[in-house]
Amino acid sequence: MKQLLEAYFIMGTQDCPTNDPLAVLEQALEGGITLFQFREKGPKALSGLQKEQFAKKCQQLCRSFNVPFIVNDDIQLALRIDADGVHVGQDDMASDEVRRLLGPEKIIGVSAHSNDEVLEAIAQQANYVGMGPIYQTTSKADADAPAGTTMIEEARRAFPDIPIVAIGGITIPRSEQPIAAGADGVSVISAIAQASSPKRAAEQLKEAVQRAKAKRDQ
Ligand code: FQP
Ligand code: MG
Repeated sequence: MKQLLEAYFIMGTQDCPTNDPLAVLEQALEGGITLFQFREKGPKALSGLQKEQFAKKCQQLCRSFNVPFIVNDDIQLALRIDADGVHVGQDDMASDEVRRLLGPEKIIGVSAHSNDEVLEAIAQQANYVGMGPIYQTTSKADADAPAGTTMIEEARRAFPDIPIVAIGGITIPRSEQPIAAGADGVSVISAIAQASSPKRAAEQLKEAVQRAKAKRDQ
């Protein structure tokens, strides 16, 4: 699981106002992203059948690159299309309920902001936690204030084995700090979706994470 979190790309059509979202995803996959989260959300997002059809196209692309396909929030969609997993936040369905619906084999991620929330996520059979926002983000309208990497340091100290991915305002040059703090990977939307070359951005992000991990663990 920890390796799957290295370069975790999150995207929906709302994140690609100018580029073709499927082309962005394909390039990100070519660049070596390790995990993908389908997050179709916000006023400009698709819904209903259009959302499901777009999800299936993204899922097929991911499958052709052997990259697991995670659905944000929408457990029913994940069940209908047999996604590889679901990501839920503190205001979404509880992860033990998600586990009951999805079964033991699927990946479940939970957003956590403190050691208490990490502990609860582990108790509720989550496979990884997403911690942030580390920096200021433009991709989430209702995001909390940027919190830096302290929560990651604290979680890593208390839970040496739990897979942690850092999220929120992370760019290529800003990916080293959360890894140094103990994260297993970083999760980005705009750093790849808004890049002039999503492929190069994905390559560089993964390289930066792997370099930071090697430096930290030497
Ligand atoms: N961490 C991650 C991940 N993915 C996310 N989508 C979130 C955190 C945020 O429910 P949530 O989850 O607080 O907000 P939203 O549903 O709007 O994304 F770890 F995967 F990087
Ligand atoms: Mg959510």
